[in-house]
Amino acid sequence: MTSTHDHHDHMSDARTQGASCCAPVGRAAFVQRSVAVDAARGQADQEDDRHTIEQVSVPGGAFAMGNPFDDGFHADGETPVHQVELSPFTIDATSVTNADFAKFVDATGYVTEAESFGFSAVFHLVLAADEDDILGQPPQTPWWYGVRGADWSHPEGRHSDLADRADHPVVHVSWNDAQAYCAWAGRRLPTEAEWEFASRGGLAGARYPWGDELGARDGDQTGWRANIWQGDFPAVNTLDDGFLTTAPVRTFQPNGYGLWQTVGNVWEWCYDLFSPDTYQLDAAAGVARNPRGPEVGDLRVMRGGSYLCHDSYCNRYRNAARSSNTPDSSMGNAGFRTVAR
Ligand SMILES: [Ca+2]
Ligand SMILES: [Ca+2]
Repeated sequence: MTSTHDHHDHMSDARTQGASCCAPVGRAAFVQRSVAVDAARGQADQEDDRHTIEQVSVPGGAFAMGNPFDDGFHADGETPVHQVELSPFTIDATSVTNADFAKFVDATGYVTEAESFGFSAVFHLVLAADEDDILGQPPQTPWWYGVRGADWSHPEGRHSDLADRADHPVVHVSWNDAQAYCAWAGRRLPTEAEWEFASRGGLAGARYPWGDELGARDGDQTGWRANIWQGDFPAVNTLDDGFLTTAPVRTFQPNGYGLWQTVGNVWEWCYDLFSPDTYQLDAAAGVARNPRGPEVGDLRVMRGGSYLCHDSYCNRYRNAARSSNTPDSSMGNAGFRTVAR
């Protein structure tokens, strides 16, 4: 870390952070700039060859969406639990990897929004940038730096690369970038309801994809089932689960449907616009069938939490947890997985 910014005064606020704890909210939190995003340019090759991630068939049906426990942030709108019916769908077993995204960029010349803006959000402990690259910190989440030169292929700044991380989830991709990938690959983002149903893996009402308890010493050899934060956020990570930032997409164990790491590792963009009122409105209207979220809004849904989530302040590595961000935002702990059209 090359910055001399003193951020420790802000760190004691960590436990009070609700809505913006795990991801910096909005690109404007760092600096306001105009953006012109190149649309993905389709190529003549076969779409079947473009997207090669293992597929999981998720049965349709009814399920109880939302949080039956009193362990979320009220402002996130995880309640009321309400009935949702979904058609069957086919979803990626893992999030889109760096290798997958590189194939898209190689084929199309696509320029991500982080590259267009010239910066992205990097967690303070992993900076690989020059001091001049540091654009600032959002006052509410000072563990994030706006870093010039940070993008999907330079996750920690210009002095980083993707060596040995081909099988890690791509990060520093905005919702708009994810949409561009989907357009090229003949895919789409999951709806929020599809994401939650898939993450539950057939365990109705469970807190996590594997059950209700976080600790599972008989699980993975580390004793953990997801890549989150252990230690004292945001200064000390004991690495008990083995990872400070991203883990390979096939780390730990898949859920009952065969999806890996829906919870933890990286946040995953969903299609829907975000509103804390979504569930209230859906519940009032009766059974929601294939819901696609509100019609208007400024934020897109993110699900599943990330390697920065910690029980003490951001308990969002749960099936029912919700978050959101502006569609042009990018950061080192958010990626996506896709659904067949
Ligand atoms: Ca971890
Ligand atoms: Ca995830």
